[in-house]
Amino acid sequence: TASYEAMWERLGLDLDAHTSLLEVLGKFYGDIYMSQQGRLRGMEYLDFVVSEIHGLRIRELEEARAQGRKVIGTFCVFVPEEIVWAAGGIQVGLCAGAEAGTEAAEKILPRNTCALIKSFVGFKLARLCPFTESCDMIVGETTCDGKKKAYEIFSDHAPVYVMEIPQMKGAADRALWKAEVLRFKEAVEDLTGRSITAENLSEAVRLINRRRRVLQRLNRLRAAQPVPISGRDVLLINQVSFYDDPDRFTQKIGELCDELEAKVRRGEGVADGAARVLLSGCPMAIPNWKLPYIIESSGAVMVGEESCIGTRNTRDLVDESGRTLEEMLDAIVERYMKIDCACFTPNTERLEHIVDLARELEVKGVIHYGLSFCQPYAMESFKVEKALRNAGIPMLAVETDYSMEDVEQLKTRVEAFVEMI
Ligand code: BJ8
Repeated sequence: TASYEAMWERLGLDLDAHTSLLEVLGKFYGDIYMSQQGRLRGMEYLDFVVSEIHGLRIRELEEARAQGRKVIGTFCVFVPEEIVWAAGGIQVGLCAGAEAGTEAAEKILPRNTCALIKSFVGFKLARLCPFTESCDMIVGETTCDGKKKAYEIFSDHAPVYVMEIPQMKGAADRALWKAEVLRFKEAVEDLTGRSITAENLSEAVRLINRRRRVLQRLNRLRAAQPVPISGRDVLLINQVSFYDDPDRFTQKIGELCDELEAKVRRGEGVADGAARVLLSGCPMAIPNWKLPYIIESSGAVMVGEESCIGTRNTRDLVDESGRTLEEMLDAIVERYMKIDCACFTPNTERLEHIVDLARELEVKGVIHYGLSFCQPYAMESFKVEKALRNAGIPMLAVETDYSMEDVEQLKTRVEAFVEMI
C-alpha cells in the first residue's frame, strides 16, 4: 500500500482512517471469503481485485483522468451506463456498503435514514472513498425519498447531477424518462466534450451487453444441482462488476464460467445438503456480506439474488438491432424502463419475477432483505410474501443495517427458517 499513499493523499483522503478501514475490510474478507473450501481458481481474480480495492483501479482512473477522460459515479442501476461509455467516460458504481463514516453522516442526515444513504454521505464527509474522490460527476436519482432528499445535501460536498426517475410505467412516464435520458446525454457530452454518435453508442451498448451476458451465464451455471459455487462468491462478482473495467471483467468472468462449466459437468458441489434459497430485496453494495455469510453458515446456500446487485441489473439487455442514434436511444429507454425497483407503483412485475425465479431455481425458500428505514422494500415485502405464499414458497423477511450488533439474533432467525423449509 505504501506505493499508493501518495495517490490517496492527492485525492484528499484521511490517511489514518483509511488505513484502519482497509485493515477491517481485509480481516472481514479473510473470514468470509478466504475461509471457504473448494473455491474456483477463477476467484483468485476477485481476491486480487478486492486486495487492490483502493489501489490498482484507482490508479487506472487517475491515469485515465490525466488523459482527459471523465469519471462518473452512480448509486442506482437506472443511470444508463451506455451513454457514459459512448462519450469516452468511465462509470463506477459507488459502493455504500460499509458503516464507516456513519457518525459524520448523522450530523447532516436524520438518524433514521437507511444505511446505504448514510454510507455514501459518510464516506464523503469522512474522506474514506477514493472512488468518490475520483469522480468528475456523481449521478443521483429521484428513486426513494431518502436518496432524493439526501442528494440535495450531498450536492454541497460533491458535483451532483440528479436524474428524475418516473414512479409509474405509463406512456407519460416513458416520455418523461426519454426526456431525462436525453438531458443526461447532453450533460455527459458537456462534461466529456465528446458527442455521442450512432457509432460510439453502438459500441457501448455491445460492451455493456457483453458484461450482462457473462453474468447471465454465471447465473445459469451457479443454479446447477449440486450447487457449484457459493452464493457469496457470486454476489462478490456482481459487486465488482460495478467498478472494474468492463472488458477485463467480462473476460475474467468468462474464464471463471469455463471452469465452472467443467465443474458442473463433473457434478461437483460446494454445499452438500444445504437448502437452496433465493435472496431478494435491497441492493447489497460491497462490502455488505453480513447476511449472505449468516445464510451460508446456517445450512443454506444462495442460488440467486433478486436485487440490483444481482439479476435485476443483468436480466435485460439493450436491443442491439437499432441503426440510427434515435433508435439506439429508444432501445436504451425501453431497457431501463423494465427495471422493477420497489420505488415504482404498482410494481407487479417484481412479484412475478420473484415467483418465477424461485420456481426456476427450485429453491426451498426466499429470504427477503430490507435495509432498516427503507420504506419501499419494507412495504413491498408484504406483497412479496403473499405472492410467494400463494405459490407455496415460504419467505423470511429480514430487516437489518450494516452494524454487527444483530448478528447472533439474525443467525437464530435464519437457522430456524432453514430448519423449517
Ligand atoms: S433501482 S433498488 S439501485 S433505487 S435501500 S436508498 S430504496 S431507503 S437502493 Fe436502489 Fe436504484 Fe431501486 Fe435499484 Fe432508498 Fe431503500 Fe435505502 Fe435504497
